[in-house]
Amino acid sequence: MKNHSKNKKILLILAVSLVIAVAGSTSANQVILYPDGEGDLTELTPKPVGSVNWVNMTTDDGDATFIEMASTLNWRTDLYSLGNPAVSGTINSVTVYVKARSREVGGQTGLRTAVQTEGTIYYGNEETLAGTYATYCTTYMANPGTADAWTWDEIDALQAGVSLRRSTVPPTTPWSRATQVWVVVDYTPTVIVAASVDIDPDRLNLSSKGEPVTCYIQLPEGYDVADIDVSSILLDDEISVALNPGTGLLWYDLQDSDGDGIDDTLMVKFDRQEVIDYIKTLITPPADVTLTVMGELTDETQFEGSDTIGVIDEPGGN
Ligand SMILES: [Ca+2]
Ligand SMILES: [Ca+2]
Ligand SMILES: [Ca+2]
Ligand SMILES: [Ca+2]
Repeated sequence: MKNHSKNKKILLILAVSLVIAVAGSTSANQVILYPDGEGDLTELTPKPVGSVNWVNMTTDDGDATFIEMASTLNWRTDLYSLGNPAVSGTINSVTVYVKARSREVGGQTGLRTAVQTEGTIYYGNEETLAGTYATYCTTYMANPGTADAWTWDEIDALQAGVSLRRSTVPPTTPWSRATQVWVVVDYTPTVIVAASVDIDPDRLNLSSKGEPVTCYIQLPEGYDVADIDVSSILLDDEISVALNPGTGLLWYDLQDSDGDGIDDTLMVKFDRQEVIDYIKTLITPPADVTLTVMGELTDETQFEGSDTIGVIDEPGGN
């Protein structure tokens, strides 16, 4: 049941992110990462006997599956690998959460959060555990190893976990235990401007030779096609703008499609054979294919737009 409600939460977050993308706002989003394997340290005791540390720590199930330290006053640490988020944007912070408790309150601190990045482990503050499950967390605005903003490669390689020691002293048998670890990455998603893209010809014959494939790109109000970095443009993440055989330079032109004296369209050419060879890897004609043109403005704002063309293969045809 608890996992179910968590999934719902993630869906809600995704829904919010879609709205944000449409609105072109730069509000922050969050992605939650759970343990997906053993990390570089496994020093704590999994319970029940025979269970697996990292698996126990994926679930918020109290004393059903957990890890424990009962035998020493010294810190012992578990680290876990985490899922890799499939999102992009600027990372604002990384927070590691641990849900934990002790048998008895008092005595001494019993928990520290742990993260490992770039081969170094960083511990959170020492916490005195409550006698019932509570959540403890540490937030890193920057990567503690580099002091710079986190990168997604660092997030992919991140390990998180917990350091425990028994938190009280005899006459009882003291222990500290943790039942779940997770990491929340707070980020501002990359805004992708929705471009209008018209690919010409509308029907491409794979057996034909001749004119390059032309693409007309327009941007919404507030963006100027003259700001497009033509060298950044890619057709379906694969094909760059062709070179003009006359000049040896990127083959493009700024055009005024409605005659108001202001350029509103960027025309670029792609090599016909390159496009044909690529489309052959996608579909078997006759069929329609949707191609996406993407690129950046000089200020690194990204844009993207798609057009669908018909594809035939008729030897001798145009
Ligand atoms: Ca990972
Ligand atoms: Ca658990
Ligand atoms: Ca078209
Ligand atoms: Ca115009």
